[in-house]
Amino acid sequence: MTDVKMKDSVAYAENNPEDIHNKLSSEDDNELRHPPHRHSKTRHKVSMVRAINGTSTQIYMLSAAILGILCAVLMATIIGLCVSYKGLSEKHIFLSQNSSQENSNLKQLIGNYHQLTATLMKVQTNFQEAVGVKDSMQRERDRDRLEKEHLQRQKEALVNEEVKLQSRITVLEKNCERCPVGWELLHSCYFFSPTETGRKLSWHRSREECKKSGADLAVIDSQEKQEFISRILNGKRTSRESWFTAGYWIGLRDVETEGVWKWLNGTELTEGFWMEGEPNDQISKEDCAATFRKENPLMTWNDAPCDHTLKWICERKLQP
Ligand code: 2F8
Ligand code: CA
Repeated sequence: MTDVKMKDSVAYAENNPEDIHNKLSSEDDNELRHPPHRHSKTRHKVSMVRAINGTSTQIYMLSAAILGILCAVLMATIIGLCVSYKGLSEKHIFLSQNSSQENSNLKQLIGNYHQLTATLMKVQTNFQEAVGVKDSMQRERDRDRLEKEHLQRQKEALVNEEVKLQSRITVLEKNCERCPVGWELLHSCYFFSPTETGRKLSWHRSREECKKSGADLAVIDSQEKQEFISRILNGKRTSRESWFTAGYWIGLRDVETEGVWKWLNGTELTEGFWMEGEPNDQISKEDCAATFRKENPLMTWNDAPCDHTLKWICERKLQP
């Protein structure tokens, strides 16, 4: 066979493989029945064609498989992306909704914050006002407390005074009409020489006047008597004269021994109610004592010359 013929045969075989196959099968059969001894080149070429055909088929199948796999992978990827996109989209919507909700909440919170700030300022103002009121009330309470204590002290003083007056009333009732008219009563009857006449006498002349009434110059040997006489003197009208001419002789002197003061009843002085700096026995001539109208009822005495002229106080003992 020539090359041209061979090429034609090959082309034919490529285009009509079944026909060739059939032919070859019949030829093979012939060859089996009649062992080959001719056309060996042709058979070899046909075998090659067969091999080529098989390989092409395998490549096609392999390509188709790969293509199929790629398609499947592509589809899976697309599906996955779709699912993922859907999820992301839902998440986005959810987050958007949440974000607007959060914004709304935030605005609400800011509004609440401003309200609370305003309320807090009001509360602070009210608190400061309340503190002011409390301080004012505290001061008022302190004032009331001091006032109450003052009133309490006054009340106690009045109660004491009432007790004294009550006892004096008792004594007065008991001794009613036991002193002459114009005499004052305190355990004894006391007479104060009248201011109106302006009559003044020496210590001795004063004593004589007292004796005319069955009395003697007053013995003031207790604080009670001293306070009693001071109260009566402070109730009398004041005159414009010098203080040392406005006194009243009492029954006390230190004629026997200078500085040793004795009452007319012979008892020695134990508790004196001298003015500041007295007795001073001025120019060594002051041996008789007198009492004066002074602010302090317990510091009213002065020693003066016995011939000095003053008013006087008599004392007459009550009859038992
Ligand atoms: O200053 C006290 C003094 O005052 C008078 O003298 C200025 C009295 N004199 C008479 O009462 C007469 C003093 O006795 C007295 O000490
Ligand atoms: Ca004196």
